[in-house]
Amino acid sequence: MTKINDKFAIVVSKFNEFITEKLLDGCLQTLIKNGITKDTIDIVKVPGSFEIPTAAKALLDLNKYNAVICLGCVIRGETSHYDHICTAVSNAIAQLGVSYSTPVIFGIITSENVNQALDRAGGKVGNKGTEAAISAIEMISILREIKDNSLCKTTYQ
Ligand code: INI
Repeated sequence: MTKINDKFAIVVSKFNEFITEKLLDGCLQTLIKNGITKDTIDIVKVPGSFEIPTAAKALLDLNKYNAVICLGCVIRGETSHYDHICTAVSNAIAQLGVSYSTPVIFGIITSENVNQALDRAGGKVGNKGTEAAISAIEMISILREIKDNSLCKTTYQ
């Protein structure tokens, strides 16, 4: 379970904002539905997905967030730009979570086209922002259980 004073940071990309605003909505609604209050959520908007890890690291350095949720949308174009962004950002986000022992959640759509992105931003395949919020809540709980040595023993069976 998350605690009343758990603090969340959301880093959201303004690139493809027509998609990322839907991810942010889904994320906020899910956090609030799970009892998290608005005053414990900080939102940072960055130019594009490539800038997400830099902002996420600066937030982690403040040492006050229980989870950092990263939201963005990268859509394949005609050049290899897409591959460079996806590889750099996914690796950096994974590395931050490992380095800081804090959930850093990958809520970034990587899609071939706009329709695939819309499907994953509240369309027929769900909402990546909602999934990211649930993953953050779940990971806070798992890391807390590990630190408190109170992991449910059935986990190992
Ligand atoms: N940023 C995205 O978040 N999504 C994209 O699809 C995208 N494309 O296609 O170019 C994109 N580019 C901008 C990039 O993230 C940086 O903001 C830019 O390169 C400056 O560092």
